[in-house]
Amino acid sequence: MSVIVIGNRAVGKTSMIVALAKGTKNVQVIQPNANSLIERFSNPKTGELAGTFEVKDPISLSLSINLSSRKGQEFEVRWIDTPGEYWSNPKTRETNPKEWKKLIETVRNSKSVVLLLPPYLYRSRSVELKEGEEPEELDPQTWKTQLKNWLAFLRKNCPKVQHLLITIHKADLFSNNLDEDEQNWQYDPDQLFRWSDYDNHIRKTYFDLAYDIIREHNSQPPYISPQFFVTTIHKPNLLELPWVYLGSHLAHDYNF
Ligand SMILES: Nc1nc2c(ncn2[C@@H]2O[C@H](COP(=O)(O)OP(=O)(O)OP(=O)(O)O)[C@@H](O)[C@H]2O)c(=O)[nH]1
Ligand SMILES: [Mg+2]
Repeated sequence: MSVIVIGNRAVGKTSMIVALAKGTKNVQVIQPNANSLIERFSNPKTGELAGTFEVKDPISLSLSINLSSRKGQEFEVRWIDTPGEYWSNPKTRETNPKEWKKLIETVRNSKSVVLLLPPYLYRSRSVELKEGEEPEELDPQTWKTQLKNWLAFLRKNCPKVQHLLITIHKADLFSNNLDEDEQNWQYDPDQLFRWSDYDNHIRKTYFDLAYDIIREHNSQPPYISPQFFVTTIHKPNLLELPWVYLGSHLAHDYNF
């Protein structure tokens, strides 16, 4: 399966895969190992995670996911990390038209898309964020407009998408308290996980302000209704849910 990850600059796309590679309760990256991924994405001079500026080739990952149908179900995943600069800054598209075309082509052919959004109300600023790295804090209205634009973009450019996952990432910075969600929504392969209840809960708690936009989106072709998440690299139980969700559906779709 191929999974493409999109979202504005510094929203946390690359960090998400690096954090996942460290392993969670139900998702293990078998190959490549976490250290080699970290090295690959880091600035060799500072050792810190570097921003992604080029349209890169997909990374092949071997994942093992505990599903209720089978523990340790293995998947080969082509992970496509994208440079946020192209999404955040339209000028980049004009100065690198070939790269932009390549990116759009990849999006068009993707069946699984993960869109990362920033939180719209911060609890506090993270010490991890460096000067100039984070766009201005989003007020709810601007956040809504961005979501609306993303959904219009996806409707236009993702005719083949079967799984659209939208997550508010860096949710540890969000004004809501996540501890309860982390407690209540742990995936346990031995118990039934009600994805639609989880989706309803996340929608109501975090996406309610965009209710009208989401409803309008769902009523328009090609009718790709998203599954909603909140994630943060600091809470592995929440971070793994999009991958367990994809695993459960893809195992079913492709009849593993
Ligand atoms: N507080 C917090 N910070 C995070 C989280 N995920 C990523 N970050 C920080 O956000 C910054 C940007 O992360 P990246 O993974 O480089 O973001 P990106 O979306 O890949 O950015 P581009 O490659 O420029 O498009 C880094 O300083 C990360 O440490 C998170 O869940 N919580
Ligand atoms: Mg990146």
